[in-house]
Amino acid sequence: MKPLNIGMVGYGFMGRTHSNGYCQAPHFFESEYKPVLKAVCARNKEKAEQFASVWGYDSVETDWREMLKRDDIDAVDICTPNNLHKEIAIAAAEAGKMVLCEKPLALNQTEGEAMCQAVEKAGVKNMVWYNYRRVPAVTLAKQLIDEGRLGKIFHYRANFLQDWTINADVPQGGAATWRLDAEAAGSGVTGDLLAHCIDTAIWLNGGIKDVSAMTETFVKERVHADTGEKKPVKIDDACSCFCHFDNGSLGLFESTRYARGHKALYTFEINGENASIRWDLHDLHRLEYFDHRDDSIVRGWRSVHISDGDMPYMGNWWVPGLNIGYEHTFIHQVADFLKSLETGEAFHPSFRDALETQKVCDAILSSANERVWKNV
Ligand code: SOE
Repeated sequence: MKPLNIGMVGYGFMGRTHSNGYCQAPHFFESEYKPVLKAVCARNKEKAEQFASVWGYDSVETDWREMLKRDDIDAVDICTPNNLHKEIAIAAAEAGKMVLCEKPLALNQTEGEAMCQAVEKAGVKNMVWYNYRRVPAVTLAKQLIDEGRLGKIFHYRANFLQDWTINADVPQGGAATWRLDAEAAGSGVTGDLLAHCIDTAIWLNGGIKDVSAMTETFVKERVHADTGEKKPVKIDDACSCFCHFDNGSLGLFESTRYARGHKALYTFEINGENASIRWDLHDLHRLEYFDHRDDSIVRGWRSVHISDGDMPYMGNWWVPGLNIGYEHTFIHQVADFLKSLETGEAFHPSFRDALETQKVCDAILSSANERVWKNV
């Protein structure tokens, strides 16, 4: 087997999901390539060493620039807060490394463009971890749409709802709560949660033409974890958005961290001329499907349990009837990336694909600020 030597920058929640993906993919998906956990990089050496020993990384670095100089690193995985993505990705590409970047691609479109140019100029393989494309039920939705089963699409509706920032005592900044700090995150729910909905939507239903959005910041000031001082909150806590897709369908999206009772409710529903589908992350192995062409006396919503070997990815898992979960989306992403190395085919979502999502997010934020429709 050919080694694919991974150097990971950052070690938070996403560092764990990705590391698990690298460890598990070769157990379940055949490939010429095998990820090798070569180095994890973080400023805090002790924490990096602890992470390395839990996941089996061979070595630890405290400066990502030093890691990029190493000949034994093939691919750099960026799991840092969003404000570091651009600098690390561009330097990694210039060092000839493959670049695997956590979502969202960048703080904004301008940064994203520069990142795309860097990986394309260097000719290095790249990808962004929009993992929900690889929930088997979501991949099946793509298959059904591409087969034309839904017919002409009229509506695309998606939500991503959480409730973890309702408490005004949650700080901004710091290791666990940088997502609330505009300097580190770029935006709030738009880049963090709505971006997932947009990535899936573009993948399933094509490009987005224009948007009209509103955002709100419910808690106006929060203590900053670094200084202990109260500072204005500059991220969006909630975002609702209408859009037109290039195919003529209408989109409706909502993301918030203020939906009490919802921890990670990601749902979408697509209504076509012949059929509709809907999916819910909390019941991720089911795809609801309604086909108007069914015999009318048995017509109704089918709840399709995605566990049969014929379903995307499922032939590589247990036996029919048994479920898989959230962590498997990352395993699938690693497996598909390894396959793309073998075949030489392009991997999606690439930096370019993620730039499309970034453009939509930027248009959403400026539409909300200026209270006008914005072209993407
Ligand atoms: C935020 O809470 C978060 O962890 C996002 O950053 C992830 O991208 C999403 O998949 C789950 O929620």
